[in-house]
Amino acid sequence: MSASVIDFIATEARFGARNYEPIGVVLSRGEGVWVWDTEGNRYLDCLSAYSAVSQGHCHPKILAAMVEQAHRLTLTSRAFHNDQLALFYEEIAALTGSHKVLPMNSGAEAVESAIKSVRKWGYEVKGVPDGQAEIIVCANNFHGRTLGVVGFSTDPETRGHFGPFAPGFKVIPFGDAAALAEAITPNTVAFLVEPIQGEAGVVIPPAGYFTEVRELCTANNVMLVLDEIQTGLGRTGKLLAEQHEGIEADVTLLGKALSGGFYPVSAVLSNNDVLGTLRPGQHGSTFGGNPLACAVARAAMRVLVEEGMIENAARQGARFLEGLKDIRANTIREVRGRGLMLAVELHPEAGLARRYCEALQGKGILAKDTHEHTIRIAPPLVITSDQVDWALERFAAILTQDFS
Ligand code: IF1
Repeated sequence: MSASVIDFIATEARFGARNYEPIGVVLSRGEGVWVWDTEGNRYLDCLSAYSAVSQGHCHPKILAAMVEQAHRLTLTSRAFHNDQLALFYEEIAALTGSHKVLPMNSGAEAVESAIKSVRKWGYEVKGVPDGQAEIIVCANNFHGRTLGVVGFSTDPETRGHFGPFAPGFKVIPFGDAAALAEAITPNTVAFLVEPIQGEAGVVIPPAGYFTEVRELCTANNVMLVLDEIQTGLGRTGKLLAEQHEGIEADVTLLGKALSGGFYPVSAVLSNNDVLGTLRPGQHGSTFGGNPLACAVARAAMRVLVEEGMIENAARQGARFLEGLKDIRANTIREVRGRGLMLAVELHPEAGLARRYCEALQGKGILAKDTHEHTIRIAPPLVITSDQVDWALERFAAILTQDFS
């Protein structure tokens, strides 16, 4: 490593809160599926900033929209109208079939906003006694880092020593519809769940699970809130992961790729009167719905559709999954994925996934471990067949080695 690389890392460590432990690479440029470090080494990005850079790094059309809007108007606050918000609403509603939109910034804020909205809906529409609303969530969930959200995390690392937490959440196993049926009470206002659990290691529920979940929620007047912040916008090979089971959530959360990685933009979408319960002064955000965010999100949604990225995610995801399954290596316990949301789970004896990610870095691939034994693979949705094959060669070379 050159002196300058060591300096960046050491300076971060000296001044920064140490709430991350990054792989030892300092990136300075990105284009499409590729990123470059400060020394000019090129890597295939198999993380895409946790699926936020689905449209590829520095997509020229999103960049142009951002620069153009930044020259005109960046922030008005919601105290005034701006000429981008209505167009953003219209386009995201047309894309997703939603009726109401609440614009926020980070994913966690969208989750918090959904929690507030479904509680309010519970009291004002469903008739739950004040202060009694219950929300059901799943074990091993990941919905962000705010206090409200980590309070119902089941990961000791995520929630440990951050309490006390807000009450009103009930945890059930993921993928178990019978557990949901049992957990619902007259005070249940919502079931909040990821279509595929990301942080848990790309956990895909059994086929038919969400059909049953949908039926249970409908039968009990419980709002089905799908956190599609990671799975949404083409990542799994469909616009929304709910489409794999042909269901529709009552509330859908989007973030990450909603801006193509240029800017934090999230949204709560609802197809009923959940968001209708919010009245002036009851919720908001200085930056939510600002013209720069709206212009960026509009371009990010447009290129996703116009450039066939969703179909490409389905096609290349299938190719990547097949290729990973074809790798004969004793280190691999299971390969799973849907679209370009993939994971290789290693046998515990194979050593830490982190070591494999570091070895992949040496071969020009950046991927991220999760939960000690799983390598997460989520390249930008613009990846080509040749690039998938290029990556597979390198995965095969590393996974057939032993880093225990
Ligand atoms: C970190 C994981 C990914 C999310 C879902 C809401 C949010 C996220 C389904 C919050 C965020 C991130 C954040 C990042 C790690 C990461 C992650 F490893 F934890 F699981 F993507 F895979 N819902 N996911 O996945 O969105 O507020 O961050 O915009 O370090 O916290 P945010």
